[in-house]
Formats: sequence, C-alpha cells, structure tokens
Amino acid sequence: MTPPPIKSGETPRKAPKVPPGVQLSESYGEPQGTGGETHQVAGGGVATLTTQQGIPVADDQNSLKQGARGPILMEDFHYREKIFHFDHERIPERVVHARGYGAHGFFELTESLADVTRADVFQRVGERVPAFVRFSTVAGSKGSFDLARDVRGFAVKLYTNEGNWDLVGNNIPVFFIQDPIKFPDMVHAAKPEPDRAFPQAQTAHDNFWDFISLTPESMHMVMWIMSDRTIPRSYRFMEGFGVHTFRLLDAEGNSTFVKFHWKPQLRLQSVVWNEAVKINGADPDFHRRDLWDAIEGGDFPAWDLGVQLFNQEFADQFDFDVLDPTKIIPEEILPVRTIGRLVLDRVVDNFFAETEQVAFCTQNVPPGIDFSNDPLLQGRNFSYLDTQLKRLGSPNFTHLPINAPRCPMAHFQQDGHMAMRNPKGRVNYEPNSWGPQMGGPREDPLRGFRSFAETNPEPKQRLRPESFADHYSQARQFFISQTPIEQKHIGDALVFELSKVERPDIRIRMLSHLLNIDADLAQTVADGLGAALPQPAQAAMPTRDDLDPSPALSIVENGPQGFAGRKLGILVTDGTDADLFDALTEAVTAAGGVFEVVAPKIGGVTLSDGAALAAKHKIDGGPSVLFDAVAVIPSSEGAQLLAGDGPSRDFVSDAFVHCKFIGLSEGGADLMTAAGLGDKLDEACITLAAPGDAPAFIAACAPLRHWQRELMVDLDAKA
Ligand code: HDE
Repeated sequence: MTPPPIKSGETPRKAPKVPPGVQLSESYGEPQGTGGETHQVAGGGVATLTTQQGIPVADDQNSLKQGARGPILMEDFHYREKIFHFDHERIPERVVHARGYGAHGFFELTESLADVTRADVFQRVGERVPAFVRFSTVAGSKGSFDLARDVRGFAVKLYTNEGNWDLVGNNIPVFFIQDPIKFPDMVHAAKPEPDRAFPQAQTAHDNFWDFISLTPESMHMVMWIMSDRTIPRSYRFMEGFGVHTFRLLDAEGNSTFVKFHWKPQLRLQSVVWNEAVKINGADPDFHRRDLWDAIEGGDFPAWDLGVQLFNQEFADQFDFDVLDPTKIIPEEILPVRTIGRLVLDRVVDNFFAETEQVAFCTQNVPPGIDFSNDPLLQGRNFSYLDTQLKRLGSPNFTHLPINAPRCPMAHFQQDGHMAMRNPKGRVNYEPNSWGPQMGGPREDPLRGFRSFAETNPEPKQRLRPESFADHYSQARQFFISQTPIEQKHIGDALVFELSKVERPDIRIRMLSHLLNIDADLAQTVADGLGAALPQPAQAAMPTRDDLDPSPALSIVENGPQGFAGRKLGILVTDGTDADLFDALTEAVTAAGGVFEVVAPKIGGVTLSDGAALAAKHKIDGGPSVLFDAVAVIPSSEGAQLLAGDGPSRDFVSDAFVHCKFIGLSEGGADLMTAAGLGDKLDEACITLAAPGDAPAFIAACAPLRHWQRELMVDLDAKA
C-alpha cells in the first residue's frame, strides 16, 4: 500500500510571479552571473575532475608518496596546485560593510525626468536596466550576525546604457560626520577595541560613545541609530537613501539638486531589541535567508525610487546647509516624487563571484548626474576606488562580470594584473592619425560626461562652515516625530548601550547632549543609568524647538498594512486539528504571506485526520522570534507535553513579550497558562476555536504588533 502523502511544513515554493510577457532580469543584457562554469557536461554525463590546467585527475584522495608511508613528493603537482589555490582563497574583507548580501534585478522608470536631466536612465518611461543590490551591516566582520544594532548599507548598481551608476546609500538618510577626514576615527571607534578585539559588531562600548560624545555633529545620526531603524525585520522592509545632495544636469548644463530615496513597497518594519538579541542566536543569517527565500519563493521585493528635487533658491530658505550630510529635508516640506521602481528577482549564482567581488563606487555616475560639494561625498569619491584596488588586487576589477558595464566600452587602458580584455590592434593612445577604422575611440563632447560648471571664488582653507553648526535641531525633530513606543525604544537603546560603557564620564557627557535634544529623553536615560543629569553640553547654536514633527520619519506610522511578505509560525503537535491547520495555511497564503511549521520533532506530526505533516523546525531551533505572528495550535494532549518543555514555553512567552499577534487553539491557551500568561491574554491573543476563525486571525495580524502590551509588560516588570 502506498503511504499517504506528507503535507509540507512550509509554504510550498511558487513558480516566480512573472506577469505574461515580462522577462526576468536575466535577460537584461550581458554579461551575467559568475562568468564561471557549471560542472555539467552535455548529454548529462559526469564531468572528469581536472587540475586548473585541465589535466584529468586519477586520484583526489591520496597525495603522491615515496612508498606507502613515505614523504609527499614535490612532483605531486595536483596536490601542490590544490593547496596553493586554497591558501589564497581569501581576499581582504571590506574595511566597513564587510557583511553583506546581494541580489540581481532591474530598475524601471515610471516617470520621466527628461525635463531636468539628460541621464539616459531617466528618459523613457517603461524602460528597464539591470540592477545589482548589496545590503550590508557596517561595523561587524564578514562572519558576524545579521541583527547587530547597526546602520544597513543599501548599495545599488544600475547598468545603464551610458555606463554604471552606483547609488551607494544607507538605510538612514544622515551620517555621523560632516568631514571625511574624520571617517577613519569614526570607524576605528565603532569597531572592536584594538587591544582586546571585542566587542564584535556592537557600538555598545566605551570607544564608540567616547568619540560620539566628543562629536556633537553626530547627534542627529545617534537618534536614528538608537531607533528601531538599526534592527530592521528584513532588508525587504527598510528604506534606502542616497544621503547626500546630488545634482541632475540637463543638456545645457543647468543644475537641479536631488536627494534619492528608496521606499519599500511592503512598507517599514523592524524587530524589537530583545528579539534581535535572540534572533542572532537562533539564526545569525536571518536577513540573508529572508532575502534568498523571498526571491526563490517568487515573492520579489520591490522599492519605489523617489526624488526630492530643488534649486538653490529653495535651499537658501533653510538655516541648515543642504550640503551638510547630517541634515534631511523633511518630506512634509518637500514631497518625495516617485519616478521608478527597483525589483530584485534573481539570487546570485555564486556568493563570492558576485556579492563579494562587486565593487561600488560613488564616482560611478553617468552623464546627467553629478556631485554636489557635500564634503563627505567628495571624500567618498576618493575612498571607494582606492579600497577596491586593495581588496580586489588589480585595477582590472572592472573586468569581472559583476562590475563590467553592460553597454559598449572603448578605451586605451591596458595591462595590469589579470587583464582579460586588452583591445586588439596597433593603437593604444590618442590622439593618433590611424583613421577611424584603426585609430580606436574618440571623445564625444556632446554625449560625454560633463561636470557642473561651478565657480568658487573662496580661498583654500581648513574650516567648518557656520551653516553646518546646528547639531541638535534635527535630532530633536527626529525624536518628536516618533510615536510614544518608538520614543521609548530610543530611550531603552540609549540606556542599554551606555550601560555597557565603563567610564562614567562618557555616560554623563552623552546625557549633556541629550539635554539639548529633549529634556524628557535625557531624564529617562539618566534614570535608566542611575545617574544625575549634568549641565547641557555647550552648543554651537541653540536647538530650534519650533520644527514640526515629520510623520514620514516614524516606522510605526509607515508600517505594514497586511500580512503580505510576512511569515506565520505554526506550532503543532500530534493530534493538531487538521482542518484548522488547513484553514490557517490557506488564509495566510491568500494574504500573500508564508508559513513554517514548528513541531516537537523534525520528523513532523500526525494531524487529527491521520495525515502526516512535515516540520520545518524542531521547537528548540524554531523560536517565535523568527516569525511575524504565531499560531499555537497543539492538541490538548500535545499541550500537556509542551507545558513541561522550556523552549515551548519560551515560544509563547517571547511571542507575547514581543507584542506579536498570537492565534490560540484550546491547547494553545493551555500552553499560555503553563507559561504564566493565562490571565494576561489581550485582544491580540486570538482564539482559534474552529477553522472558520483562521481568516479573521490573519486579517487581525496586519499591524503585526500590539504595542500597548509592551507598556503593560514593562509596568509588570517594574511593579
Ligand atoms: Fe562608505 N565606504 N564611506 N558610506 N559605504 C565603503 O568601500 C567611506 C559613507 C557605504 O556593499 C568602503 O568598497 C568614506 C556614507 C556602503 O560594497 C569604503 C566615508 C554612506 C558601502 C567606504 C563613507 C556610505 C560602503 C568599504 C566618509 C551612505 C558598502 C568597502 C567620507 C551614503 C558597499 C568599499 C558595498 C563601503 C568609505 C561614508 C555607504 C572604505 C571614506 C555617508 C553602502 O571605501
């Protein structure tokens, strides 16, 4: 007798969601992928193992020795080549943004900017160009964990018809410093302390807060990094920003200032700190796995590209300088105009060849896009090319398929390590008199890149302009733009980080800055640290308290509107109601979400109707922190077993403390009681008495968090 089919323990992979007639990014130009070979041979046979020189290998298990127990012989070229290559496999990791994850896709223009720029990529609505995006954390090493409290890099390479455009942004629209000469100090202070080499991927230590508290210009950024922006739920739910003011240039060379914004179509979402700490243990690859699974499941993440366009006259109305990278222009004052979308629809073929070897550079701008005099941008323009030579080892890193433009290229640069594309022919210079056939490329004053013709009559000097002197007003504006729960998280984060700082004077110096931002915040943090408030820090300019809040800066105000793209964890045991399980998975799939089954054993369970259900996680390896909402539907007998199990009780109590929506069968409610939460159930703990309750539960999950609970839980803790 054939055994009954086993139900899947996770949302079955879909065929990619591709509308008819639409091609995936694979078909947008060449070259693609790794440029490497697969090991398949025509006709489906097995490839013969060879050396790098193509010599077929007979024995890859034993090195060549003189006698059975004798020494290894120098002549074993296969052994020597294999070990030599292995010894050289590693390249230096990025000095910052070492840990990252990338994917391919495309950018499509939805509104033309032809009136303000000649950039080819912004001309024709509906046209697509290939894209590669690398997300990253900043401070941690390549092998660190994904949910460090950290800024996220959001680096986009668009392979346009007129050369590569790299918009090397972050998920935060401002930066710590105003002058690039401070970048090495800032990064040294944030990274592990040099004598002890810890802490890894954390800013919660003396050196970081020492530098920050001596650098008032960083205060706006400090508000952002202490907010939940630095613990995003996934790359798919975070914004990206070009940060600097750039220029767009039309054919006549007229300039319009521009700030670039990426807005996730699934809207904003973060985790809470206690959850982040636990996710790092449960799944250090949480963010990269999320991106991989979403794309492989056909749920392609997408962002709108928005621009804020303005001219010098508009810029002049502000007290702050639009060249100062510690400032934003609030969206409520200058709305963000959506002009295109970025879709990631293809994972890499090979992590090293693509994600690791991709080289972004702020200098890569096509004609029609130009730099402003933001000092940080000017400083970055030097650093990226420089670091790439060190990291990739040769000026020919542009020959790597991931870095090569997808448009025609012609130049006289040649030779160097690993040159793969030296031009043919006799001529390698210009001007030359070899004529159009043999003489090679010529410059084109009309088509070519031209810089904005800026005049600057000022003398050379090393100073910080007065227009960069307001360090606190926008920090305050960010803080007052947050909802109460988000303000609480900022206070909690500051208390957490400063409690790891050993020197009391550094903690006190930070409090003196917070007093210039918001007196209540300063008091909360002082209480949390058990410290008395000092005098406010000496400010170069008084804080403006008349700036209006900007709701666009709040994650909660811009949070999810449904369960699409989100994940439900379903905790089951033997005897779980089969109809309820089916109704839940149907409802979550219909809402555009996915599910994963958590069970006492990885071998799965037998449902009430006798059907076998596979598990995705054993309970200890599938804690509720991995999910956006949970359904706890053990049978009553199953619940009794789970009640005696620590990880099972943690599953529900963590979901509760993290303010998640929880669906509960009768057995689920018993487990809540066993976890000591029986009398605390609130309106976000939803009864799943019958299959008919499933759709309403999934619909109720839309906000994803029941924030009122956090205030209650904290009050309980204080009582
Ligand atoms: Fe970077 N930054 N940066 N940075 N940055 C690098 O370039 C640098 C800054 C950003 O996924 C490095 O190839 C200086 C702001 C991202 O490959 C390096 C300054 C913003 C990435 C470098 C800044 C960024 C980097 C290290 C101050 C947001 C990862 C490896 C003047 C707008 C790109 C590399 C990737 C990487 C220098 C400040 C974003 C050393 C000198 C502001 C997303 O060149």
